[in-house]
Amino acid sequence: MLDLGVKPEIPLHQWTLAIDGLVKNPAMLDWAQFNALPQVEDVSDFHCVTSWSRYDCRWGGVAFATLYELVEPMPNARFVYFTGFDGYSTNVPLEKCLDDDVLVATRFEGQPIVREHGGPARVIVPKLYAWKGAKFVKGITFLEEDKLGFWEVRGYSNGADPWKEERYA
Ligand SMILES: Nc1nc2c(c(=O)[nH]1)N[C@H]1C(S)=C(S)[C@@H](COP(=O)(O)O)O[C@H]1N2
Ligand SMILES: [Mo]
Repeated sequence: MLDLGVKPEIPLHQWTLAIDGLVKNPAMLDWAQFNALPQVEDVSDFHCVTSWSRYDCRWGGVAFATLYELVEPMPNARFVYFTGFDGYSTNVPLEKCLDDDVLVATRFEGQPIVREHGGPARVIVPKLYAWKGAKFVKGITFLEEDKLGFWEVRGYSNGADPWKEERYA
């Protein structure tokens, strides 16, 4: 599956990223504030559950770890729940989000991410199946208990490790 079929148009002046839940400093970043954070680039592969993969994708944006440091999650935060402007959601264990290849990406191959592929900003979790990365991301919530996202509720594997081919629960 590629997407919910809704590709929301989000003008940059209306874009915000809310980071909340079990954190000391909840944040609501606008586009300028987000882009003022340290930027990184990472090359990774991309695996959809319906068997296609794309290799050597060069993503640019803000490392998840940078956002983590900004909001200072509480010690009991163990899971992360991502939401998108299209109503999508997905969940990832916090420790998997802290790998240095996990980004909130705003660029693909040096160009702004187009709406077709989840721009202005999308989450990339290269070691997991692509549905674990929310396109059109608008919210990141730190939780103590895991909360299943859109596809996870509909029977996709919660582990989502492509090397174990964990596709369906
Ligand atoms: N917001 C949002 N993110 C999403 C989805 C979606 O429907 N909405 N689909 C997921 C799935 S199943 C895949 S395979 C990838 C597809 O990314 P692409 O459209 O850039 O290929 O986005 C993931 N992230
Ligand atoms: Mo997918």
